[in-house]
This record gives sequence, structure tokens and C-alpha cells, in this order.
Amino acid sequence: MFLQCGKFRLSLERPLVMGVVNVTPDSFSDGGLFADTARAVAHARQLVEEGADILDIGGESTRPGAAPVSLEEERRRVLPVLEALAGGKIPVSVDTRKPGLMREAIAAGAAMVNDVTALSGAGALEAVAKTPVAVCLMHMQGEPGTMQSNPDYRDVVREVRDYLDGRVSAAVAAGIARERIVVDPGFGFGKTLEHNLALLSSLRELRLPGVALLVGLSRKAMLGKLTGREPKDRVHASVAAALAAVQNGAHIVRVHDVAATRDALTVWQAVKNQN
Ligand code: 9MG
Repeated sequence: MFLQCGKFRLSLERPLVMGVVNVTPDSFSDGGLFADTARAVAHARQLVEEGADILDIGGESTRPGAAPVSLEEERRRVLPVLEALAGGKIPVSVDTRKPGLMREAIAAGAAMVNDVTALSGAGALEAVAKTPVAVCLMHMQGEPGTMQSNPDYRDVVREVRDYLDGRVSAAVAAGIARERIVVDPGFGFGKTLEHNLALLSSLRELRLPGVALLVGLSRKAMLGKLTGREPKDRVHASVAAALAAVQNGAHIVRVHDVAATRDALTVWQAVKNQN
């Protein structure tokens, strides 16, 4: 199986690592450390050195309670970083839910669009359909501002699967080939710890035919709830979560700590290759 990501054709025979580059002053996990373009670009290059397979550049925080950012501000944060990194040896993804920025980012060389609203916004499917980029369709219950106030499901695994299945059908109907599509259950996006654990343990049920499965657990609140640690001290927990995800069927893990995750996955793969 492959993921077609612009001009890049990525094999999904081994797990891929997507490195997170936040260009936000209010990001929950790195406190806006990379809010300045030059530092964000340097950080991204470091992640490539550490073994990232894809970079994900975001200019609007989606942490619970985060305030929305205008198109102008998000563009100001993201495009210079993207322009500096596109044309490199790995694909660059843009993390945005704004169709206007999707279009500009693709023109600037983005090979993937990571949309936490699964291209459900007006004009989002059209912004990507006729391009060669990959798309990540994520599940979220509610909106980042309020999503953690009262998440509610009858059967979280079935509901998330049905939602993702519906969004894949919408994307395919819009002209996006399955080999360009990634789905993501959206850990922490309108989910309690129990919902997140149910999804992680049943991840295989979320694998949809011909599309890649991405999981983002890195430094998230659920790991804080389990370990009692602050975001910056959740590296070990994040690596354990990434391994659990891959063991349960994830093709791509979205992480802050690329070197640690890459090492762990190298060991995991070596053991798997014995079978
Ligand atoms: C932007 N962002 C934050 N967390 C994420 C996750 O878990 N998945 C995806 N696709 N994007 C995320």
C-alpha cells in the first residue's frame, strides 16, 4: 500500500513518522517556542535529520479552548515556513481548516493537507480535489473551543468509524483517489480518556479499505491523565502510545519527538521482521 502525497509516493509497508512543527504562540505542547519563522524552519530541519518522513506545519492551535486565528494571521505564520521547506527531500503537510490557506499552501509546495474538520468546511473539498496532494481527514466532536466540555457517544468506535467512512466517500466523490486519503480518529478532539483508550485499543476497526490510518497521541492530555506529567515531560508516554498505535494498525504517527519515536519504531520493526 502507498500514500500519494504530491510528487512523493510513500510506502506504508513500514510505519511513517510525521513531525509536528507548530508556528503558534499558544501551542499546548511547546509553548510557542517555534513561533518565529527562522526557528520554526530550523526545528523542522532538525526533525528531518532525526528521521521524520513528513512534516506538518500548523499556524492555528487546536488545543482545547484555543482561540481561532484569522486567515491573514495563519497565512503570515505558515507560508514563509512552508516556502522554506517545500522542495526538500520529504513532503510537507499544512495543518489548516481554511480552504483559502489550503489553496495558497498547495501553490507554495505543500504535498498534503491535514484538516481537523475532515474537509467538511465550505469549499474545502474543492480546494484540494483537483490537485495531487494527500489529505488527512480527522474526526472531531464539537469545536476546539468547547469540545472537551461534555464529549458523548453511544459507541465511540462505531461512530468515529462511520464518520470517517462518510468523509472518505465524500472525498472520493469529489475526485480524490483513495491512495491520497488518510483518516485519523482525532485523539483528544471531543473525547474523554475512556473514549481515547477505547479507540486506541480498537484501532484496527478504523482501518478503511485502501486509505492510510494516522494517529496523533504525542504529548496529549490523555497521557498527562495517565502519568500525571506535564506536556514537555510526556516523551516516554508518547513513545509508548505511538508503539501501541502502530501495533494496533496505524500507518502514520504524528509526533513532536521524532528521534525517540523513530528509534522505538526501528526496534519494533526489527522484531516484526522476524515473523
Ligand atoms: C493538528 N492536530 C493536532 N492533533 C492532531 C491529531 O491527533 N491528528 C491530526 N491529524 N492533526 C492534529
